Amino acid sequence: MRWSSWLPVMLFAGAAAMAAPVRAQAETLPEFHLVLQNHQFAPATLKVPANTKFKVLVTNRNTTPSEFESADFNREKIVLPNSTITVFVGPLGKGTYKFFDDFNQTTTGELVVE
Ligand SMILES: [Cu+2]
Repeated sequence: MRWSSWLPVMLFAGAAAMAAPVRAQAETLPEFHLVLQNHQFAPATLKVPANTKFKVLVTNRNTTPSEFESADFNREKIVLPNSTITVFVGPLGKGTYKFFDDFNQTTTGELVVE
């Protein structure tokens, strides 16, 4: 390969090296837990810190699949029965952000970011 052909490879390697600390940091993000049970979120209101990236672990204890979804913070992920998903959220500004189960839309909750 000519030098010019290697350049994108080197840029990619550099980007991957820079991404490594970010990946390590992701493991230490604050985490918050939500449980889907009897087609309700518990808790239905989750307080989370503003301007911080965090994880929400959603466990489905119903016998049917759910889809954890939010238009307010733009996430959508299926949660099978008896399983837990991890959703990375934020950083968000202060406010209230609604979420719901897209497979059972009367099941709702909110993040209160403060
Ligand atoms: Cu959906």
